[in-house]
Amino acid sequence: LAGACGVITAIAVAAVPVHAANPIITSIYTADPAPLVVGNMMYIYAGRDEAPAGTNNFVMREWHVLSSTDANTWTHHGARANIATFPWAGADAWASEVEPRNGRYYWYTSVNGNGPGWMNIGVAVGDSPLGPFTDAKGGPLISDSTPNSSGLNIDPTVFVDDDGQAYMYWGGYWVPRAVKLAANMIDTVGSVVTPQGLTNYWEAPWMFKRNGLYYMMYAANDTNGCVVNTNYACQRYATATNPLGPWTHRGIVLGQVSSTTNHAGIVELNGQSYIVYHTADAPGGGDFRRSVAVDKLNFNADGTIQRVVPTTG
Ligand code: FUB
Repeated sequence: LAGACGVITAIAVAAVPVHAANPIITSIYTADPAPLVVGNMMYIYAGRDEAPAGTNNFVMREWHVLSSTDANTWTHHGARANIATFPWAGADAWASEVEPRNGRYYWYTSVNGNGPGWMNIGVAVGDSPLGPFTDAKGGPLISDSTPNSSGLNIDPTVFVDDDGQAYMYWGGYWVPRAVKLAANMIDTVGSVVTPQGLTNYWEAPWMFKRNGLYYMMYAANDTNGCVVNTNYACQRYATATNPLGPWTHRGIVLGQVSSTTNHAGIVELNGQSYIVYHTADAPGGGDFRRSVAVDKLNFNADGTIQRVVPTTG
């Protein structure tokens, strides 16, 4: 695993306007965006890439928040959680997602434990989309203290169904995993399962429901229409009539971008759907110096997703 346990940057509170084109913020590098719409506001939760130029490792210690009412003009709210939010953690503020429930906001994060352990899923909670956020559980929600060749505990996506049942999907290194969550949103219920049908799954799941159909978008890195070079990834998607699958692969949402990793989320704001993803397109950017981008996403009448054409500038 890449990353370092170093100086913890203080959580910033200043809200700073940022510009309105892709990448949406260039004052820092940002990655693994997870959008959330609350009323007429879209929030984006993203990790901060701090790798110095020329470094071929992730250096990630903070999670930042941006917001917008029009998906065009953004406000940067600074870091709202960091490694120190989880006293049991030591490094690697990797991909995260916030899920609201009963007026509280649960921030699920990929984070390394202290020492040489592999990745864990942590969960922080706050009373507003901007926090403040504190560790909700006092330890990992999912832990994997033994190096494990059959998957990595990263990239949580949490979804609460209409009947109140919550589900968490996660997993990297080609192994998707899923488990039910208790109503308190911090305990798992039952066994971890490996959902079927997520063709060429690599990492970065994103789950949502639309018109009664479950959708799973995820990063894949096959050369069967996805990418030319397997160091890169695309976003495929699948649908299901049951939240735990089996899934039916439907196609590609977003092709290869300028960063090797491809991590995205989909939300609807004021009747328009958007895809939020990252690239290496900012000045000085790279695979470990990524930047968040936003584009419109459209569904066909039959519920399939039109492939996104990324915009820049
Ligand atoms: O940002 C670190 C890792 O890179 C994420 O957990 C993956 O999804 C990939 O984007």
